[in-house]
Amino acid sequence: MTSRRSVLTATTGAIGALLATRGLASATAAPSGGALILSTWDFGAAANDAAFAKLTSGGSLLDAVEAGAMVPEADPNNHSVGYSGYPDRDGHVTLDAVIMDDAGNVGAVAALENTIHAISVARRVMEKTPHTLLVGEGATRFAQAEGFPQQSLLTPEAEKAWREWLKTANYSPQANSENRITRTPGGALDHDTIGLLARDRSGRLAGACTTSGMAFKMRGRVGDSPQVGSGLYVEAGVGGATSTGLGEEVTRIAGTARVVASMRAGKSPQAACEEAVRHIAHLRGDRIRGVQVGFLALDPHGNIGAFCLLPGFTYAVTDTTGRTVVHKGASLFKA
Ligand code: SD4
Repeated sequence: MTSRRSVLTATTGAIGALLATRGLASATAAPSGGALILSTWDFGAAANDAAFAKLTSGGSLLDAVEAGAMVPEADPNNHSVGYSGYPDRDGHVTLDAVIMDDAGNVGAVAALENTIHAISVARRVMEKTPHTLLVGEGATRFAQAEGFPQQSLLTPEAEKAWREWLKTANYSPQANSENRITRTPGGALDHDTIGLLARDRSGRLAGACTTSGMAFKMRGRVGDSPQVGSGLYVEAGVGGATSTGLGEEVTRIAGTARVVASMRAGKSPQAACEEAVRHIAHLRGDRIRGVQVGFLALDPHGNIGAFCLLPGFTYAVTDTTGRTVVHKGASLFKA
C-alpha cells in the first residue's frame, strides 16, 4: 500500500531553517501489519529468506536472525559486512555485531578480527560469558578459543581499494553506498550494515546487526551497530528497532533505544522512526548535510516503521507467507 503524505507538519528552529533550504520529502508510508522479518538495504532480501527458512524449519528467533545476518557476512561482493569488508585506515578489517532477544539477552563484539561470522561470536558472548560486549584483541581471542575458523578477512580487491584510498586518504562517508554498484575508495563503498528484526507468530521478537563499519575508519573506531540501544534494541511486548548509516549520528541519540521508547509510550513503529530521525536533524542541523541515517522498527503484531534522513535507503520485508519485497524508505529530506 502506498500513500503520499507530508511527513512533518510543524517545524521550528534549526530544523525549520534546514528544511527551508533543503526541502521536505514526501513520504511513502511503510507497509503495515503482517511482517515477520525486516532488514536493511537491498541485500536484506537474501538475509530475510535465510531467516525465514530457519524459522519455518523449527529454528528459534535467535537462530533466524543469526542465519540472516550470516548471509551478507559471507558474501565476498559485500564490502562491508564480514568477509571482504573494507579495512580501517591501517589495513585491518574489523567487525562489529550484536544479537538480542526481547527478554534482554544480548551479546556483542566490536573491532573483532579474523572471524567471518561476527554475529555468531556475538551470540557466543551472550550464551557463554557473563558479559554483553567484548572488544578488540579480547573479542578476537575469545572467538579463537571458541573454535571459530581464523582467516584474514582482507581480500585482494578490498586491499586494492584501501591502497587506492591511501593515495589521498580522503575520508568522506557517502550516503546510501550500501546500494551502489560503482564504488570509490573512501566514498561510496564506505559502509554496508545489515540490521535485521524478526518476530514469531506469538509476537516474540529478536534482532541482529552486523557490519565492518565505515571503510577506512580510524583504528579502534566503533560505530552504532554493536552498541545496544544504538544499532539494535528489542523489548518484549513493545517492539524492536535497528539502524544503519553514519553510526556516530545514531549513537549520540541512542537511536534504537529512543525508537523503542517512543513505541512503549504509544507511538506506532513508523511514528517512532520518524521522531528519531527528526530529532537527529533538530540536534545536528547543517552538520548532517549529506549524511544518511535510517531506522527500521517492528512491533509484536508485525507493524513496521522505516524512515531515514535522505532518499535512497531501502529495506526488505518478509511476510508470514515468506514473500519478500524491497521497499524504498521515506525520508525527511529530498536531498
Ligand atoms: C557504522 N552504522 O559503523 C554503521 C555503518 C552502516 O550501512 O550502517 N552502514 O557506522
